[in-house]
Amino acid sequence: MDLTRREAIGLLGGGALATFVGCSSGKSISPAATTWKKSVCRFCGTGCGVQLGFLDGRLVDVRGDELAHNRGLLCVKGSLLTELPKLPGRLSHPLIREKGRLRKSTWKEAMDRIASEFSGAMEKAGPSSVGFYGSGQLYTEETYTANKLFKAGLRSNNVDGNPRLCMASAAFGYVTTFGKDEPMGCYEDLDHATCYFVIGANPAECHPVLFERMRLRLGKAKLIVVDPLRTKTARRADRFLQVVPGTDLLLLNAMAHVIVEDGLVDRPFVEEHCEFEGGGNLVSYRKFLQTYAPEKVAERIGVAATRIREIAHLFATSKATMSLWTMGINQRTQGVFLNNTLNSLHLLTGQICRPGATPLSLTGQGNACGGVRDTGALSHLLPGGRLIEKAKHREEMEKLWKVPAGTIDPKPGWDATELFRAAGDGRLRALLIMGTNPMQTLPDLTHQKKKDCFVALAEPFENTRTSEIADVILPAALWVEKEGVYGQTERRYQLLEKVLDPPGEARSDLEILVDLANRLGHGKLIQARTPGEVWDEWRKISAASLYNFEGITRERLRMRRGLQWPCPDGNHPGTKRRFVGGDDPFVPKGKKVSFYGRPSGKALIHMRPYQPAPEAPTKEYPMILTTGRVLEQWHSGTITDRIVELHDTSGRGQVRVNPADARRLGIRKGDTVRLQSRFGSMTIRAVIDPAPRIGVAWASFFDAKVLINRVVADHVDPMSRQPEYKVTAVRLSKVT
Ligand SMILES: Nc1nc2c(c(=O)[nH]1)N[C@H]1C(S)=C(S)[C@@H](COP(=O)(O)OP(=O)(O)OC[C@H]3O[C@@H](n4cnc5c(=O)[nH]c(N)nc54)[C@H](O)[C@@H]3O)O[C@H]1N2
Ligand SMILES: Nc1nc2c(c(=O)[nH]1)N[C@H]1C(S)=C(S)[C@@H](COP(=O)(O)OP(=O)(O)OC[C@H]3O[C@@H](n4cnc5c(=O)[nH]c(N)nc54)[C@H](O)[C@@H]3O)O[C@H]1N2
Ligand code: SF4
Ligand SMILES: [Mo]
Repeated sequence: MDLTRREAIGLLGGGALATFVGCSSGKSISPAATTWKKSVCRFCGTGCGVQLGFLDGRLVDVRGDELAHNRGLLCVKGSLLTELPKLPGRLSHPLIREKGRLRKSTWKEAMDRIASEFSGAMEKAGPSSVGFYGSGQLYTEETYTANKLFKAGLRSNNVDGNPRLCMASAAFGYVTTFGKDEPMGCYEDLDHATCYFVIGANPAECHPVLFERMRLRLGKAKLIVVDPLRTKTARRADRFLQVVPGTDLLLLNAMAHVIVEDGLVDRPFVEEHCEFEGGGNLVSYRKFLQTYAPEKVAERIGVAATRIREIAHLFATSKATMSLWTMGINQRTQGVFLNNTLNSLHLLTGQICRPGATPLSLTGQGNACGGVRDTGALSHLLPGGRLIEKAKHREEMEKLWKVPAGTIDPKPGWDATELFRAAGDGRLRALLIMGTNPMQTLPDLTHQKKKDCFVALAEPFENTRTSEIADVILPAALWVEKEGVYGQTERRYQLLEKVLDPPGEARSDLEILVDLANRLGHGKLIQARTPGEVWDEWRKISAASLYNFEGITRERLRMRRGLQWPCPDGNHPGTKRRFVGGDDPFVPKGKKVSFYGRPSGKALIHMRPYQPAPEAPTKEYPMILTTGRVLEQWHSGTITDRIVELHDTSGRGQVRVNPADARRLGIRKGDTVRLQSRFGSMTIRAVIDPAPRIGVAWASFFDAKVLINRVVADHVDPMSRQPEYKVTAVRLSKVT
């Protein structure tokens, strides 16, 4: 029954979804709206434009915005945005923990407590004893302000956030290949591609509106999918490679091998626009690839060599190939290497900087790009692609922020997993968490402990897993109860205006940050106090970098369905395709393509050797657990699991096992099983499903009652520090 409904929701694309959900919920048809206001969906990095319908100030209807890039389409989550203001369990006043219990407090008491804990920690143990853990779901103005307050005010670089768990490998990949972060392509490329190479992504569930756009082109474009799970996306594929988790670098290098050996390299493009790592050339690259001949690696990948050869040819010879990837590639100990190699495949074949030909890393959260990557709100970054470790970059930001030279600490702060380790061993003494629920979503939850670390949490809902460790909880405004800018995958910034009042005493995260800045004596530094003022400050600062969006004014954002940067002045129409002459204002005149992010103007082709994942199966832990998402649920479920239609359709936390494994282990449908890894152990309901590859168990992480991350490994990529959520060796056994 559940499955049929899921299937129906998954199959009915876009606009039809709203109708479907409306009917299936059995609710009366919503009353007619009298006014409509444009906004943006709160959930995924697709960033769909919506029209919100109001009657007497109440949000009563939602529809996809026909003028936005999503062309009126919405997925099931977007079509239920009307439920957000009605969700139960909203916090309406601050809470303070006293003798182990949370009690109601005033804002003054709560903020005084936070300020005194932060000041006390810094006095005792210095600036690096405090930190901020943020989110790709906060507004740009909020994250920008937090970053500035902590790095230039408190002098702590311990500013990190959930994009570390999500986009760090993609960001490092773009930077190390092209010199600058953020994709060069755009969603419109989906309409021009003749081959989609989807690896480690399930857009049918995670970017449904983009997938719908691909689906409509499927006769004209080939779809190649690489995934250990036969996902909804894979079911539509022309070629599906059901790989062993963790082996993708063997596959990508094998594809490069075929491209080089079979004369599929676009030599003029490579000569004009590329360099090879270590001063190498095609000859040394060819040598590097020798051990990756398909026949040598096919068995480890788990697919036939002929199929690898075939997809390499499709990739190279299609008129326009577009790669799309997300967490199956980023959440890996070789995440950066994988991203580099994907970028390299496009460079080698010249499948780049043309309509439909592009390596497009899909962003997960609605504002991971604009909010966190562009503002440099990670522990190693400063705004506009600058690095903390570079003296010149620190000096530039000190001037722009008008703080004395030497203010910014030259030592990068702690990344997400290290930040929480520091909270567990006494190095971190005060932490502010905003817009994220780490006690459900960090890896290796079994070993997450806090020790003498004061935790302040801004959160719209009561009783999340993270509120269990919070000493003060501040009621946060949600979505359009506040104003701010979101920036998505294709460098598009869009404005969400405030159209509803938050419940009770809830405040926006920006208000909270401004208040904290005042209390900590940094009111002079944080002078921009409204979203509009912060945006203007950040917009002007951006002009001093290649992330220039000075021309994206608030007024233009109010009128338009977003604008894509670079956009240096108020008359500039925005940039669809970056690095492309005639489109990107930074490409020197007369040049068709320029990778100007690197001093040579050329992109770098890396030689990235494969290493097995640290969690290879063993006799004791013979299976691989991989984790991911389902269409109806958003991450830790604090919002979507409260929406009846979504709660009812998604089922509960469960592990999917292939029938062959189930038979071997004597597991039957609905049995409770013990799932054990080197990191932890839990019981969970098993579902027998032919979708996962034999030897692979698959689970999602939305269910707060079934914390799958208690068993998920926390190995990280040494460069991006992104955890490998996708590969944990486990043992499954039936609970008798
Ligand atoms: N419905 C919904 N949509 C979302 C979200 C959500 O919570 N719910 N979250 C958003 C966010 S923040 C993100 S980051 C994106 C994530 O978007 P996706 O990355 O598309 O989603 P996941 O399900 O995490 O992982 C994608 C696929 O990677 C596969 N995979 C696992 N291991 C490997 C491997 O070793 N190799 C390969 N090739 N594939 C592997 C999984 O089987 C899975 O099908 O979704 C965004 N959209
Ligand atoms: N096993 C496994 N774990 C994973 C992943 C995986 O693939 N597998 N993926 C990882 C990835 S890619 C991501 S992005 C993370 C996501 O992990 P999280 O960010 O921790 O998950 P969310 O549920 O989105 O948490 C957002 C929290 O912020 C609250 N919130 C919503 N709006 C606002 C607001 O405006 N202000 C404030 N202050 N709070 C707000 C929500 O109620 C919720 O509690 O999960 C990671 N964890
Ligand atoms: S695809 Fe993403 S942005 Fe669009 S409606 Fe669905 S959840 Fe919202
Ligand atoms: Mo993410």
